[in-house]
Amino acid sequence: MNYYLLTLAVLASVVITEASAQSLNSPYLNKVYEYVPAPGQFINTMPEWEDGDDAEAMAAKCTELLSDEGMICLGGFGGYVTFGFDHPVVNVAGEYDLYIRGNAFAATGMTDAGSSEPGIVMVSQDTNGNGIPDDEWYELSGSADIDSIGKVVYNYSITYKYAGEKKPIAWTDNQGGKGVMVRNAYHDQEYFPAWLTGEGTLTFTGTLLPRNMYKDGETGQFIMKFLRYGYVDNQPNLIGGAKNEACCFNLDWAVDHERQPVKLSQIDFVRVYCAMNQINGLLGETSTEFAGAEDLHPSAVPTAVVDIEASSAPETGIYYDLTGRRTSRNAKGVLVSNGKLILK
Ligand SMILES: [Ca+2]
Ligand SMILES: [Ca+2]
Ligand SMILES: [Ca+2]
Repeated sequence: MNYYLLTLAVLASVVITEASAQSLNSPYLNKVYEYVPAPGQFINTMPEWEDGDDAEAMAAKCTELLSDEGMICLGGFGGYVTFGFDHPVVNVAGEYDLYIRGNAFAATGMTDAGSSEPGIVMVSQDTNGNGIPDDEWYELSGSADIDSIGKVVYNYSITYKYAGEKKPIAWTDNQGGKGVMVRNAYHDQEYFPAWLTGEGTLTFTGTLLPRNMYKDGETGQFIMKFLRYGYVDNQPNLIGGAKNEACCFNLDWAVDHERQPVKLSQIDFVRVYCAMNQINGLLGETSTEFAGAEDLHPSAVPTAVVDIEASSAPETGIYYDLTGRRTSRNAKGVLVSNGKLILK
């Protein structure tokens, strides 16, 4: 087959596959792999912990809640959830790839502040092919990396210590800080994740965003300023009934642990963690809420047809068919590996 015919054949299969993939791939997250919240006033209630629930049971409860338009709470700094879809999420050039919901809202008469509890998004590829999120993670760099230079703390680490049932939970961080996750009169349950008390302590490491809360001089209300883009539970999910761009994420924003940009053609896992350590008076701690995620183009194919020329590009050893499903390297036909189309 000459190159022209080959291109036509590939083009045809891409078109056909996109049509069939549309009905196969769900745009919504289909599985929570891990739910590891930091302590907080909504922990053990969103979702509810019941006697005997272990980490696996709690993750299953999250999956169930989120598939029914429910919401989970991540607690204070570092608390996280890890989830995935029934297919890899493709990085479509020039477009947002993910939409993630929280419960942020604007204060009456304001458009740039209200309730904002920013969570950072991380993404990962299943490079070892075992179907679980134990591979390298990349952070999606948000607007604070540009707007708050010098105020963001990278490689921040915090440890919360369990001191017994319903006791105040002390924390220390790697910046010389310490404090207590205070209990309040509104929430009487245990604030430390009940299924993790046996661990004694919980340590989280990540990027700490500068505090965004101020007290309004006139009303005495606690107001949290919105960040521009790139965070979960930071701005309202919708604006005028349409998806708020500030709740959309582009895989092009991925950076490695040295904050260097990385090119990801697609990802298999997503993590959201609470990125502030802040107490808002009577409102309690800033704790990111997570209310589900959507792949903005579930039928996308991981590369452009022209990339067939580059079939000599390094192969990753991980192969997908054109619907984005994992397949074996011995499969025949047009496969995708490392963002390139390969004819086998
Ligand atoms: Ca993109
Ligand atoms: Ca919130
Ligand atoms: Ca893996």
